[in-house]
Amino acid sequence: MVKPDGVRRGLVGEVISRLERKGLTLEKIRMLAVDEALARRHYAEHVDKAFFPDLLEFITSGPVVAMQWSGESAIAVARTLMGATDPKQAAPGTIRADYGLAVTQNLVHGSDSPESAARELEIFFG
Ligand code: D4T
Repeated sequence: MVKPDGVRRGLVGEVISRLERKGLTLEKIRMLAVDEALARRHYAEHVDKAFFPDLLEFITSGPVVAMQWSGESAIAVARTLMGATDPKQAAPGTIRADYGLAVTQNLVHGSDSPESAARELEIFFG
């Protein structure tokens, strides 16, 4: 997913290009607004964390672009291209390192397991 900061900054194409050039295949794409109910579902594991109010405000602040990608080791490869959650600690050359600074506004989200991918694809694509 390209988060609201990535959409606002015109980085949707950049994110797609990086994954495409790596060899992954875009299967589905949808731009949508995330409301509070959707955010609570998507971030169910984080709703009790101290940072959740800021995360909620941010993720509902503008449209996101949700995508389904396929390819060999797609989950691990996409997360490597994204970089560490905190852009300040992300490896140079990753999306978060190259374009981000703050941990909340970290540009992109990627599923971290086949189970979370299935859960999140159901949330965003039904
Ligand atoms: P997402 O889910 O956005 O791909 O991020 P990660 O999988 O890399 O990281 P995460 O689940 O630990 O965090 C989810 C989301 O919460 C924001 N966040 C995280 C934050 O605002 N403050 C924090 O201290 C942490 C740990 C960023 C990503």
